[in-house]
Amino acid sequence: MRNLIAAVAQMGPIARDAPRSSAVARMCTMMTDAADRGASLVVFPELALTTFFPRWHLEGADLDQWFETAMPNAATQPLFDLSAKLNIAFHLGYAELTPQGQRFNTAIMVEAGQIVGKYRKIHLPGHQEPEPWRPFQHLEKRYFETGDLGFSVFDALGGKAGMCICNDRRWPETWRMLGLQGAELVALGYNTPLHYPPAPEHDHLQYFHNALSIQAGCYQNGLWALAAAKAGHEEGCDLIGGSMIVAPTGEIVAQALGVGDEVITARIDLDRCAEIRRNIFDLAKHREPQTYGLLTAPKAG
Ligand code: CDV
Repeated sequence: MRNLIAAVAQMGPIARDAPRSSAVARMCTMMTDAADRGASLVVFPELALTTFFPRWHLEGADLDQWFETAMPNAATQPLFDLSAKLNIAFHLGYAELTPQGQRFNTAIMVEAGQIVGKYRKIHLPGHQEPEPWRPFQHLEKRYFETGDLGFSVFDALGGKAGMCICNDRRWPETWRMLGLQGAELVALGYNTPLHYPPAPEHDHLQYFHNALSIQAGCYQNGLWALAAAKAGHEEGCDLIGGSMIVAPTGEIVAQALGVGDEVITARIDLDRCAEIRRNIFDLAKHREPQTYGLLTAPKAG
């Protein structure tokens, strides 16, 4: 199945009081649409089951309500069932609360009803303490631990797949870690506000920086990316759309046009990774890791 049709399912806003069942119903509709178009994989966004709750300061049960303690669970079982019935793999982002009480911003890849890959977000943006000056909070550093599963690559869809989540896509280390392990396809979801309170002078560049990061990651590592936004006006916060499928050449081959629920598809040939990997970015041949020590030196401060 190395030459397949892949889908990205962008989601429009999810209201704070919307039950998980409504998000799952929307995802099932888009999964069916993707399967009707011949897709073997559909990628859903980061934290796809609920509204983006890190924008509020929450404690106790008000916080716990946003986390999944098992996967699948009653709310998400319809996605697993439909994916098995339609023979389509899927990628899903959600907030995970482990039996040990750890909290992660997590993504899974599900193929033939089984979880074949799991990733916990490593580059957590935002802040730990509430900052009242902000129009909305971004408390990922308060609510989640740094992912402890590394950037792993696993077998899926006849090739090598990896995942990252939202802010991870801005970091070249993310892509290189996946590329070095031979990832041919990277699935990712994001919730990116149009307004970035600490640097509002860059608000007009949000779509550009999203595309720049993903396209560079694909080109510099010779892999495909499937990037799904949660988009639109969600609880007073505008989130960018721009969901895309990017080729190993760095070219965008499909892109969402709006900021609502929208499925995009493209044919992706995993063998095309070689176009880049056998040439300019032959990582085994042309890297000079003996000069890259600073990349893994402990961070200052
Ligand atoms: N969910 C995110 O990780 N959002 C960040 C914003 C806060 C900058 C992002 O990198 O898009």
